[in-house]
Amino acid sequence: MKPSPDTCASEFAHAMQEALTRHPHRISPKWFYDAEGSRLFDAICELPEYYPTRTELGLLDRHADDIARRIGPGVEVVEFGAGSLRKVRLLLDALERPAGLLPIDISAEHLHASAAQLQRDRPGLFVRPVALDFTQDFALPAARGPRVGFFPGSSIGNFEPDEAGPLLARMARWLDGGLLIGVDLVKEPDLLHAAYNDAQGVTARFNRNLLARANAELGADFNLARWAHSAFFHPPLQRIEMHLVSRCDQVVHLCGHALPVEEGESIHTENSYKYTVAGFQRLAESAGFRPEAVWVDSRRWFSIHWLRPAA
Ligand code: AVJ
Repeated sequence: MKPSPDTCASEFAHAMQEALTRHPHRISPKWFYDAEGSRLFDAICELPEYYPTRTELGLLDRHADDIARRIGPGVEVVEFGAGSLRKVRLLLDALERPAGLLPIDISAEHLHASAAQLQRDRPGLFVRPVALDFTQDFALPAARGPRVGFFPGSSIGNFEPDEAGPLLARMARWLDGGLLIGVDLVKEPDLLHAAYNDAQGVTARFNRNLLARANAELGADFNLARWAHSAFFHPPLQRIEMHLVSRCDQVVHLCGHALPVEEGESIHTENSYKYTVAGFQRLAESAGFRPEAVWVDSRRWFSIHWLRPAA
């Protein structure tokens, strides 16, 4: 496909070009989520090795009443990075008279499909999907009740600690009701490694889908077979890093540029920070929240925090 000048002026085109021009090569994981990337992420959530989704769903299920009591009645839920909306269903079922749900996601097609499905299943619930990038400035429609944020899945782990603080601080200002946030915990490195290196290779496909997306949307000529999936835990920084490693010297063509890449060079596609309960609470406090409750599974693999904006 020949890219139009239009697509080459897009934010994604700019991010890809910059990723391949700057050293070390790196790009925000938000670009994973085209329709296929969202589908692959949903498949990751079903993998036996990928414990976060299952563990968080278990916590929501077990503690739904306790969580709902903390949150209180009549709230409007704003979900950040809403995806399939599977988790928020458990929350909505437990909440007393929720005023509505505003699911936010960068992946418009996937968001509108899952919101339409939820609306069919819950005809009485006010559902208003908003397709946007919540890392940028945005405005939401007027609130229909105290605003409570729901930020599950440890998506906060995608942000550098020095970005996570300001993002949480912005949320503390928007969310007069509070924030319910899922945070993955530091654990045995072998368990972390397996979760990002699954036997079926779904995570590898998810990682390489970034290149397939660049080919489809920008007319780039990435040969996917020349890029190896690499994911590993970095203990000093308490994060999983994902990379695409070039298997040879090669030249990638992208929007009129010929970009050389050497064998062994990588594009750093994602960080997934892991926290301790106390470490995350310190971050939340420095961002203007008061940690009021935390739920952790018996294996201490995952945590859900209830935070109130400190007056
Ligand atoms: C959606 C960012 C929470 O970091 O675990 C899963 C994304 N990447 N497998 C994560 C992801 C590879 C996921 N988050």
